[in-house]
Amino acid sequence: MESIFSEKHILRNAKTELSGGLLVEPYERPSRAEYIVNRIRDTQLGNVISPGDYGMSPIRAIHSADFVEFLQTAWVRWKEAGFEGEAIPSVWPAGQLQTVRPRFIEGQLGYYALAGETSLSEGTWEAAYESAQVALSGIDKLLSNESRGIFSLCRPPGHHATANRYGGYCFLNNVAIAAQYCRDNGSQRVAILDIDFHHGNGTQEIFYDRDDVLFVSLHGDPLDTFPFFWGHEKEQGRGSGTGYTVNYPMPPGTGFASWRESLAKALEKIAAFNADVLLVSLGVDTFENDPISFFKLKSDDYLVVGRDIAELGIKTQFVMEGGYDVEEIGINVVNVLAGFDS
Ligand code: Q9C
Ligand code: ZN
Repeated sequence: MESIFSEKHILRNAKTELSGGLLVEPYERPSRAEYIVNRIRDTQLGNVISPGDYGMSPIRAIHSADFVEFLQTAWVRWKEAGFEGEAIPSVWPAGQLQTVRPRFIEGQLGYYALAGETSLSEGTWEAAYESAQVALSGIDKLLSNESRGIFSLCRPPGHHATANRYGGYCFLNNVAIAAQYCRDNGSQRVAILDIDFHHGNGTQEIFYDRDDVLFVSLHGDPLDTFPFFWGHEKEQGRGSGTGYTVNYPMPPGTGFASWRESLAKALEKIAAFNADVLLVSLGVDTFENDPISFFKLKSDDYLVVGRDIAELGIKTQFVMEGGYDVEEIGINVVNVLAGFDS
């Protein structure tokens, strides 16, 4: 399988994450992508290709103009305001029905953030833009050639970002941008399978009212883990989108046998939808040693995950999301991709 990768991911290199009341080195760090690309090369999975530039219009097809402008300018405006650390929100319009957007950057952070752990830092916008281009280049290549599968090694990740909010280490929703690109380039039905440990709240919200993009997610029960306010089984879509969002929350300690039962149900939904193309939000934070998650998948299990997905027989793009056991991340990701190819 071919991979799309950009060295510019390193522009996202925040110094701080708010975790357990401390400012720590972010879990979502540049070495994640380096371990993955090194493993791709070591195992000779396939060519590693640089992305093209698809510009702003596919980003604007998903994200609101004011949110994009906020991301583009936030770091400079935070510095101009004289703050010394990285940009972290501290106040939210919680529970308000209508909110006037504040003028000052400190208020705008709370207006556009869905969580407080993720610092905005120098280069964040540039890396997020490039990550979206990695997703777009991958889907463009998949739609226009004969290959069955492609891997977009996106960093930073995207599935928590909504049309107008960032958080959970995500800024632009790469998989949603790629899914919309499919719809705008001839695909009638697009399925998204989200197997990151965390619920893909951003992707769900973006397509919640639609019946042309199926969203199916396997994740830690939001009663117990981030993003906490999305991902319950009863969330199934709205209006004509009813039935086109499907959630499989699972409890702490879930191992591969029961996780795979949910995967089988998810794959049945996708097969019944008769999708033209499948996009997989690929997180490997389901790994047993992941530092922030509570599933118990082992490295060899990821080979089976790739094989199970390949059985659908649908053209598939894998889009990188989470996974924070940095030493093992390359092995686990490439196992999924190699399992798909096998
Ligand atoms: N103290 C993705 O996997 N909560 N995002 C972290 C650590 C946020 C995960 C808690 C987790 C976000 C793309
Ligand atoms: Zn995750």
